[in-house]
Amino acid sequence: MMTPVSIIVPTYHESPNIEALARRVFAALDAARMTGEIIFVDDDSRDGTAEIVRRLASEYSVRLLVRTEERGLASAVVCGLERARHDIMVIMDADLQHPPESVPALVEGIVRGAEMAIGSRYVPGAGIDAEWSWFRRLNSFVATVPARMLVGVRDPMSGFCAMSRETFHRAGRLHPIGYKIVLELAVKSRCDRIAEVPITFAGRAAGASKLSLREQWRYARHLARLYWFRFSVPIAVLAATGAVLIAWAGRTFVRGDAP
Ligand SMILES: Nc1nc2c(ncn2[C@@H]2O[C@H](COP(=O)(O)OP(=O)(O)O)[C@@H](O)[C@H]2O)c(=O)[nH]1
Ligand SMILES: [Mg+2]
Repeated sequence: MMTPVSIIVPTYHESPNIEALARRVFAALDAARMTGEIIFVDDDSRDGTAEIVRRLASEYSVRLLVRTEERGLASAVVCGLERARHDIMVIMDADLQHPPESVPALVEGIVRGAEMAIGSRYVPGAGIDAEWSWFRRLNSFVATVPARMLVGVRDPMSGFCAMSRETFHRAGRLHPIGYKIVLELAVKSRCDRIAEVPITFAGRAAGASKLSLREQWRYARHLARLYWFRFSVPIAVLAATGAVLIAWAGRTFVRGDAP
């Protein structure tokens, strides 16, 4: 038997997805001869999540933490990580966009020595099955580029990952704002050995996304903070340098000086 795993699932109005998620996760663990627990961290949805988790607890190792004082995906994940019983921890969404069948492959990555294993949409063998509009795809791509400079992986925006408890502790003080808690953890723990595991990112099973324009603004602020942490350079200076370089390259090119 392998090291057991704690799976942290933040939830907000996800009751239609909880049971299918739990069954698929435990079936996948079973098939890989792994064991573990799921911790749902719910921000007081009052949509029947508590009853479903209580019922599932007679069959599986599942727990529910309900937060009433605070809201937000990232801080919910941190709350779950702090209460995890096992030394390998997985973070995943409740809406079945992260295929539960990929959990064992992420765990294997940690067992084989990675500090973090990311469920990646942008490595060979991966894909996006969700019906994303071209705008959502473009939006995701544009947001990914600056994050790739912070962490050397193809999909730093993924919300699906496994890590060791040591990696989590090394990250130290976290500022869990917005959506990108995996990016925050990867940067703050200064991970070098990050494995990327190809996943097929699915469409949302039920319910609606909570990603809003406000979240995107929070993401921009989050990026600025991480750039400061990682390079000690304000993002404004980087953006200005980039703009000057592009303008200079453009002028050189137009004048025909370029090779
Ligand atoms: N606890 C908690 N979970 C949240 C919150 N916002 C989103 N989530 C959960 O985080 C996961 C990803 O959210 P989702 O809205 O699907 O984001 P998207 O996949 O980027 O559109 C889902 O399991 C949500 O239920 C929140 O404020 N609190
Ligand atoms: Mg989703």
